[in-house]
Amino acid sequence: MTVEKLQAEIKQLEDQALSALKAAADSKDLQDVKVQFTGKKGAMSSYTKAMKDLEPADKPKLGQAISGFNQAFNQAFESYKEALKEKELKAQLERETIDVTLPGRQQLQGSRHILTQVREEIEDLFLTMGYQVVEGPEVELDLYNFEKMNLPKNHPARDMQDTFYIDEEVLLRTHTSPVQARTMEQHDFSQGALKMISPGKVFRRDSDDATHSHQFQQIEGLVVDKQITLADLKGTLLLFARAIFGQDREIRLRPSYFPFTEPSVEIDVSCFKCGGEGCSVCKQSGWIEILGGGVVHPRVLEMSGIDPEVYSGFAFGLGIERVAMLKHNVDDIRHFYQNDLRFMKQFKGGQK
Ligand code: FA5
Repeated sequence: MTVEKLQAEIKQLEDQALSALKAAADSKDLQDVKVQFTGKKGAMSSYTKAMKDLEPADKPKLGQAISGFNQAFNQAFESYKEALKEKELKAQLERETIDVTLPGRQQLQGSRHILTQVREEIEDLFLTMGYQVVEGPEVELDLYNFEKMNLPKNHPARDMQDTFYIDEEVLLRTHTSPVQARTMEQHDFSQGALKMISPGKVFRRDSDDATHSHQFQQIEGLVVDKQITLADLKGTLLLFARAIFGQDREIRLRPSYFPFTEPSVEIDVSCFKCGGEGCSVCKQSGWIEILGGGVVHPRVLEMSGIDPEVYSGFAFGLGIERVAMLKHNVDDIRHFYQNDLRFMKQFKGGQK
């Protein structure tokens, strides 16, 4: 083939290449055009190879044609490359524009469980009255759960609280009363009276139903000082009932039995639904039982190293679930544990 023919072909190829570069829609197309014309197996490669078959005098002519092509191609390639890059950046910026007027995504915010809210409400009330909050172990010794509460082995009243035993001496506490003994043992009366509450989980082999659970929460209350009487218990619990259930509430004490208190009482609050006239909440009686209490048995004081001739005390124990059920009109204790969000959301708020 003559060098003139080769030169003409290269010129033609240059026109094709320049219009292919111009037509490239994006950087990738542009790169493909480069490979197609100037790559190792591209359209121009055969002309470089044709060099060796030419007469020496023709070689520079072909060389000039090839470098002419390369120069025109590279110049066009670089300018389109810049233009496309700018175009693509602009498109990307448009795509990623943030619409600041769009409403934000809602963050789900947790809230405290209703039982926690009720527990803290009761704790706060007693804290303002100068009580300390004390916690005790859930896995407890028989010694504290029963014996120091005046319930020796084989005492028939042990059956009142059917127990999960771990071994003969260790059990899951059936009430928060063992914290009484643990606190009395430690208390130094030269620092003043003992006034404490103790909230926490307790466990019993009760069958679960609408008002019973095998695991529930209690709050224990204990005051020990000189000349503490049942009247102090009554005054304290009246204040408690009014703070939690409403200022127009009354309470009444009924005789009861607990091995660790003497006398023992069951405390009722006047029905906050009907005001005492009788309704379905109070089972037509006008009163609702809320807790048990009494004057600390002298044997209990003695077993914790306190002289019952000098000191006396009152104690009480309430079920947090039962208080929460009454306060918030919940008809089944199991709702508290099923974590149904429709139930839980009714008690939102109470953020601390
Ligand atoms: C006691 O546990 C005593 N330790 C309370 C006490 C303390 C009396 C100090 C005197 C002095 P009782 O078994 O009645 O008492 O339980 C107290 C409260 O726990 C009950 O009034 C009730 O509100 C709640 N309760 C009892 N059993 C269950 C249960 N299975 N599920 C949910 N709540 C319960």
